[in-house]
Amino acid sequence: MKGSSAELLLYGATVISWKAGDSRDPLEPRERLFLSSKAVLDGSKPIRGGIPVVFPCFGAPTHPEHNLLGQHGFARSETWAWGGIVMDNDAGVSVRLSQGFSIALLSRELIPVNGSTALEPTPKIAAVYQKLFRLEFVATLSEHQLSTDLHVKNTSSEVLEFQALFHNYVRASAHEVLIRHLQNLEYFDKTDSSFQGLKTETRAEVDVRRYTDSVYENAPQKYEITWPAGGLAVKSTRLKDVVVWNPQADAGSKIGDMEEGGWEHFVCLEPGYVRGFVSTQPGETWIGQQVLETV
Ligand code: TA6
Repeated sequence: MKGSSAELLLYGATVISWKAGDSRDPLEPRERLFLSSKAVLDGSKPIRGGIPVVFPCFGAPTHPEHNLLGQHGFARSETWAWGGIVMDNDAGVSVRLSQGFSIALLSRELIPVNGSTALEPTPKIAAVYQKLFRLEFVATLSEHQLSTDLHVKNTSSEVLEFQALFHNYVRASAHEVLIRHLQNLEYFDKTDSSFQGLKTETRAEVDVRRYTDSVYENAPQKYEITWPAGGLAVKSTRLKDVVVWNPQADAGSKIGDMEEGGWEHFVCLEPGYVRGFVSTQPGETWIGQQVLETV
């Protein structure tokens, strides 16, 4: 890689920085993710920015097995553990985080070598979630790409149902950013309390110039995010839905760990499986992946 880098915290398996060049400036790596300057990085609350991992529920819990969980589940607010080496060669490096025990809360690890991170039930998790599972998170960095994979292994003797999502805070000019390949999709508009049904996206290019919180169903898993100074291509696998979120000033100013005006500098484009639930059989492993590429 010519200077591309990423920072991955063991807390939440949260990527908090990804610097990479692009076709305009291949040798000038720039920060591609938004991290609020008021983000709390001491492990006491989920991180406002980067790529929080959402599991086993998206938003407020709706599954009977998730009744004791908070918004977006526990994966983003648990400490994962470094679990081993995956790959390190000229093409790139990849790491996997694995939950053994709660170790050092934060590890601002540049990714110098491949590694792994995963999460398994701790007493704290078991107090609110009785299912057996093993999560592994793999981040792979190459010159202009960052991919993140979430492996969910059903280690129980029962069916395991869950939702999963990568809550990407993409650094972009929120007044100019446009998102393509959402046209004609059905979506749930979380900003419209007067309508609880599904709307149909009519726009070829979706903007977030006003408060936007849209959950698109059965999406193409291939998106383009562009703004005059840059862009990002996003592809996903087994993440059939995608969320677009920007709170803008009114809602954004009420978010305690959102820096003043932060909403002007990001769009959340979040590949996930969030309408309905993934269902895995005992012993089965489900892998949801996304690939972010600078353009
Ligand atoms: O993904 C969009 C969303 O569900 C919004 O409704 C908003 O709540 C956002 O996530 C941030 O959620 P958080 O729990 O991180 O404040």
